[in-house]
Amino acid sequence: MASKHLSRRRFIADSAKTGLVLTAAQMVTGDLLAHAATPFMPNTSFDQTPLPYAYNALEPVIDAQTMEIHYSKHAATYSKNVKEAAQAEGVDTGKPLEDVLAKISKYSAKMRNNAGGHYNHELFWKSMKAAGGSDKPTGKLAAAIDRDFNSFDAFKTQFSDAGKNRFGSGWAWLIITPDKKLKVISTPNQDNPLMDIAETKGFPLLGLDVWEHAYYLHYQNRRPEYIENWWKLVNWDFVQKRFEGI
Ligand code: MN3
Repeated sequence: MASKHLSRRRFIADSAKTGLVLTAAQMVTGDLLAHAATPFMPNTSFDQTPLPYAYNALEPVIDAQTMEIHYSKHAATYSKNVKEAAQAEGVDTGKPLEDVLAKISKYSAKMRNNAGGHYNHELFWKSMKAAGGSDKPTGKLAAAIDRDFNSFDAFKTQFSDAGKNRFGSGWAWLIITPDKKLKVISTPNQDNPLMDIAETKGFPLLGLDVWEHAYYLHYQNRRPEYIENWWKLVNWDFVQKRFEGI
């Protein structure tokens, strides 16, 4: 694979010469994640992308009303507000959102909350699927999970615990750190591991929203039950491609 690696480096060097912007992931994690945006993994825009399935597609795990409010109210507001903040703070919304995340400490709390909120939800929708497909990763991602967590079940437990133990609102994440390790972390509010203020930085492969708005209508206070059922929705094909694309 040396030639592939070299050609990728060459592509990046050429891209830099021609003025293409490197992604935030490159800045955060260096060579491991050195890639230009690809058709599969484009940079994130400030606008909401369409939900990749119907509001009722994730039932019975996530009910249609929760999905509709979550996507069309909560997430839509993060997108609206991050564009407002960008305008107020002189950020070009034609540039990747990842660039803002990588320098989030330089901006307002409104930017931090809404840039994170928008990015996190754009990833969240794509990392779930209606039904069918594999209920666990295969290939290189499966091998990396075994290497860094001992087993898929051990990874699941660690990730679920990160979500259950997040006090108040926030996210559980599977990330790749700069030293090329898979790691489970949790962030408060709408922070994420691409932010320069993140305690543990890395590239997010999979994120789980544990804000009450994500589950309260159906599960009320039963966050652990929501998390346990949510595993049925994970789009491992998407997560694997995200892992293999870097
Ligand atoms: Mn949410």
